[in-house]
Amino acid sequence: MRPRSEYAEPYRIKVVEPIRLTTRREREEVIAKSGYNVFNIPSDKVYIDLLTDSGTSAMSDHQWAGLMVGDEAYAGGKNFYHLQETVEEITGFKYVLPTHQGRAAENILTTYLVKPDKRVLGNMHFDTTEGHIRLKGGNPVNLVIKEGLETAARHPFKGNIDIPRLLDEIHTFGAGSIAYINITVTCNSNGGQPVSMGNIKEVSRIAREHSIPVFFDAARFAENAYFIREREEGYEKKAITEIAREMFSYVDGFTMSAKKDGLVNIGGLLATNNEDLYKRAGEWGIIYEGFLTYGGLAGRDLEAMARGLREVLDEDYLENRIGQVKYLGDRLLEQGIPIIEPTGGHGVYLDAKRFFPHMPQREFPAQALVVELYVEDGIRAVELGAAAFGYNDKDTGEMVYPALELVRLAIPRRVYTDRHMDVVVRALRNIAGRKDKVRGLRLVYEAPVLRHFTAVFEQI
Ligand code: P70
Repeated sequence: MRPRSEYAEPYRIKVVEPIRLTTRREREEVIAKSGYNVFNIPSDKVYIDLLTDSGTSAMSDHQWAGLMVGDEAYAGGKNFYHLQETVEEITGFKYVLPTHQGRAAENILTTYLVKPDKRVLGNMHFDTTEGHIRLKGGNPVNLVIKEGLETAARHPFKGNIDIPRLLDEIHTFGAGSIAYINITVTCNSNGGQPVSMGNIKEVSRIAREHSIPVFFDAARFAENAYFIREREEGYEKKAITEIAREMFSYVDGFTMSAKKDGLVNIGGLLATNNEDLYKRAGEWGIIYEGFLTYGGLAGRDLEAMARGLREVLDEDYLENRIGQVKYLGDRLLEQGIPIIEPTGGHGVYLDAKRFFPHMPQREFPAQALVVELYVEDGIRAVELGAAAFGYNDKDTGEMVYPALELVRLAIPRRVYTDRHMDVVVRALRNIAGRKDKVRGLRLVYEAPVLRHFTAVFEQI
């Protein structure tokens, strides 16, 4: 393979969107007015937006051209059939239900599979999945390997499920208590870390032995496939498409937020070969999302998704994409900035506990770092720590803190250049230079679920 350092992006830029750096004064006012929550900042006050890689990709000329052949028929539009064929070819699943986003597919799948008090095992469930499982009365259980929670452990597949713990769950609670197993590829919650083919295969083998269904949260399936080729023995020479197809062969279906590896700005999918699931899911889909062949999307959106799903498997694209994430990670490591190592698929995750060793977790160190990044250079990142995952224990009323206190710099696909990444490195170096002066935060408003989106903070 060609090393990335010798070549540039496998595309040229045809359309540009101006962005503007505000003054520090302006940013201080904006962040205070936003309740120290970057979800409340108008995006034209952001210079480099690394809030998410979801729905923020640049579409290709081929995808934009696809919008013009959108068939907006209510039923049986041609773009649906194109999407269905594409999904079947890539994944092997013939029943395809489009949804407006990934979480809508999760809602439908959990409605089908999760009954009160049942457990849903996974490596690390994403927060919307966890929310849907809880809303149906189920218990989400995270079984990622222990290296997955150690930010400096350089394990190649930190998204893997811990097999002894999986067996232990089955033996302790019984297979009948388990609604399904959900493998998130790549694992967003601990750094966009991949899951190995060996692990997927083993989990699937155990699950089949106990008649437990296995599904993927496939939001970043192509990035996972790329890591398998890079890091797993026996896959070096395989095509990415072949690897992806093998991954899907071990599961019963998947939910997907197409806003990531679908390379579209909106959309999701549920796919399976289970006819009963498809029929029941279709009923709920019709109520929540719309008719089976559009699922809350326009025909043109389905076309863009079908084209995006193919483009994302392009080997040059993936090499450049994952290469840019690594570029940012390597520059930060050179500056001694603590990050999750090795870097994952869709962004660089800063370890706020190590960045601000003086700040207790109850003062939201990761959120404090998010605030500093915005004030320093107009960079918008997202907190994945005490604000996003902390919760009050039902019985004791005590705050339960997550193991990891992270700031995610998610990199949109095909959007920013390495020069933008250099600005991020400089900003973090400047913040590190004055870290003892950075103030923690106090939470003054929180919603009952997914509180970080609307939380309001004060500086201590
Ligand atoms: C992200 C966004 C969404 C997501 C995901 C996985 C593995 C399902 C979904 C839901 C959410 C987000 C987080 C912080 C800031 C902005 C947005 N992930 N599974 O960026 O999919 O959003 O389409 O309903 O990562 O990681 P959807």
